[in-house]
Parts: sequence; structure tokens; C-alpha cells
Amino acid sequence: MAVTPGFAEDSAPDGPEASSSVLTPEEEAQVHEEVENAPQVYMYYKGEAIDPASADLGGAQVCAEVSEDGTMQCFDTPEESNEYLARHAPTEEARRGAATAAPATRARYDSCPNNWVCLWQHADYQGRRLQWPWYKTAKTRHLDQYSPSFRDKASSAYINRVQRGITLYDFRTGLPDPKLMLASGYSLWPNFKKYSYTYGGNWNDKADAIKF
Ligand SMILES: [Ca+2]
Repeated sequence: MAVTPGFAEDSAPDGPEASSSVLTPEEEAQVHEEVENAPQVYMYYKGEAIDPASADLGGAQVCAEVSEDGTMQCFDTPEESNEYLARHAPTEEARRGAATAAPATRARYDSCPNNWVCLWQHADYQGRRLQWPWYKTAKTRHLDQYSPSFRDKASSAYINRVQRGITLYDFRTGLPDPKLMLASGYSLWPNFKKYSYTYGGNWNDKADAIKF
């Protein structure tokens, strides 16, 4: 299932591995500290903040982080998004990835640019998508920070970079928080239903925070 769209042999992954476990009390304290005081993040679409009560991102299809403060810009199509991000993404690596992104006419995930991490609302890279750029150090975002919230929505992912995977967290009251670690290496994660959840069931529509 390893897919390496258009990259040199030396960057080919051995094959994605998902690892589901629970946080230690120390990890849990750290993650909570990282997200608990995080400000509400606005998502802009056609020049205006999306109504936080919107159930469908106001109709936008792709929202991408454009500032280290978490702000997102939203677009109708991945092409429109990549054109904007090639100029306005917050790091050089992220701008370069957007500038060279494949058109969405290829596989659906292909329009998630190099040096970005994408999460989709549905399996097989369908539905609305949120994406985060490469930074020098890992960052954690609470998916409930977004307006509207992306909590309990993620169902598939693409980590389009060679290094640093992502961790998804599910916050539980009175139980250790489960985490799902997804490895890097241009890795594809088509359906979170495939990954068992610590307390039964699977990881579909569970993630509350992302470290990327
Ligand atoms: Ca959850």
C-alpha cells in the first residue's frame, strides 16, 4: 500500500505504520498545556470569516494554515488553494510544495502539496480537507480551535513529506487519552476505520488534536 508519487528512490518509504496507544500522564499534561489555552482560530473564505456555526466550512473545500498563529484560508478547489499558498504559505518549504503541486485531476490526494500534511473529512481523501505546512519544529493544534470545529471529523490523511510523522489525539475524561501515530515518508492513510482505537472501535471521526 506504500505509494510514492514521483519521488526519488532514496525517499521511498518502507511502508506506512500506524501505531495506536495511550499517552503517559506526562505526555497528556504536555499536550493539554499545548492546546488548552490556544486561541480560537478563524478560517477565511472569499475574504470573510466563516460562520463558526457552519456545518460545512461555509461551502469551502480546502482550508490551509497560512500563519503560525493558526489562521486558515479556505478555497473552492485545491488548484486555487495551491496557487495562493505558493505565494502566501508561512514557510519557504511550504510555498515551494504548493508551487509544484500536482493538479487534482490525478489521484485525489496528489493535490495535497509536498511539505504539507492533509486531513480529510471522509475516507479515500474525500470531503473537506484541512492542511498544515512544514515548520522547523512540530506544532500542536486543537481541532476544536477552528471555527467551525474540525473535532471528531478526520477520516483519512496524507503526510506528504519525508520526515516527521503526525500524532492525532483523542481527549478523554477520566481515561488516558489515546493517540494515533502515523509515520512520515509521503505516506497515505486512506481510512481511519482501519486503525483500532484503544477503548474499542476505530479511529474514524475521533481525532481532537493534531501534532504535525
Ligand atoms: Ca474525539
